[in-house]
Amino acid sequence: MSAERLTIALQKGGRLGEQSLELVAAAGLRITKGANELLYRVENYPIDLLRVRDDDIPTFVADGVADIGIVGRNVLEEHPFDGPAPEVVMALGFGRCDLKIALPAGSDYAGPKSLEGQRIATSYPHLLGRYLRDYGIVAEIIEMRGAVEVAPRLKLAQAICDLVSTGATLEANGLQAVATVLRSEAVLIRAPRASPHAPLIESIIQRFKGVTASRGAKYVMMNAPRSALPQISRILPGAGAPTVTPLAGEGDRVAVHAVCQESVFWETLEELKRAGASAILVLPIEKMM
Ligand code: PRT
Ligand code: ZN
Repeated sequence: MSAERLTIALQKGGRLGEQSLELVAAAGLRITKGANELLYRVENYPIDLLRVRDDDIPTFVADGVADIGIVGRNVLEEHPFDGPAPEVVMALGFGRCDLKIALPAGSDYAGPKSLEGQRIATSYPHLLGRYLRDYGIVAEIIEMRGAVEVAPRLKLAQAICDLVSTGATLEANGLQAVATVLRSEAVLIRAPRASPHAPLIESIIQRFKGVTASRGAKYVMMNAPRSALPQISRILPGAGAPTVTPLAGEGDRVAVHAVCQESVFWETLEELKRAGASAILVLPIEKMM
């Protein structure tokens, strides 16, 4: 970790690389891609982006090679640490997947006990081992680096434990998920010790929070009778107290402005209309703090 510049570790390529860079850019950090693929510079702050394999990110952050990092919760929790582990600052809302146990479709399964004495192939021996111990199950863990989904067909194992997002890979291999070992998404982690860049780190965390919170959030405006306000507050998803302004020359009617934390669907608009709202506008939010 350089004394002058803060270092953020990100996955180079892979499933998280692009969205990690997008988050950094959305937080107002201007990235200059130099000739060095490993290190991108941020031109408007003393920050470097260290682009590495995701498996290295937990160690880099734990050891202080990077101050903060973005990595899947699955990778972080699978990782062993000799000293203090990095701290999870926040979930980032992308890279969502579940670590699941799956069996050939049509297998008998009556809860975790059915796994007793079975061979289970996985790239996550630590997380699977913890899960089995929690349920008091003794099973054999077959560690594989990749292509775990072919293990049952090759008779290497009876079950697998692997990441699932859409479920297409399981389906294509005639497998069916039966249990969830871990729910995962990309998380922001920080070094377990004090950093000289603490104020800059805090400001980046606040910006990441703003970007993450504003995703999917909408600004909703409408006109409505004052008497409909309680009903409108109930209909709007995740809106706090809306701002209410009287409309000049409109008697009882008011303008209502609210920030909705969730997506606003057509059904919601129809309900608002039935409650007496008119001129309803739904706008995207770019930034929030
Ligand atoms: O090269 P490097 O080591 O950096 O990358 P990698 O190959 O180890 O990881 P990469 O880029 O594949 O994944 C990075 C992170 O993305 C993972 O650690 C997870 O946190 C997250 N992620 C989200 C996923 C998936 N979704 C995912 N579906 N990682 C892997 N998969 C694989 C899964 O292993 C299975 O083979 O996709 C397949 C299943 O997908 P579905 O859609 O068919 O269910
Ligand atoms: Zn990896």
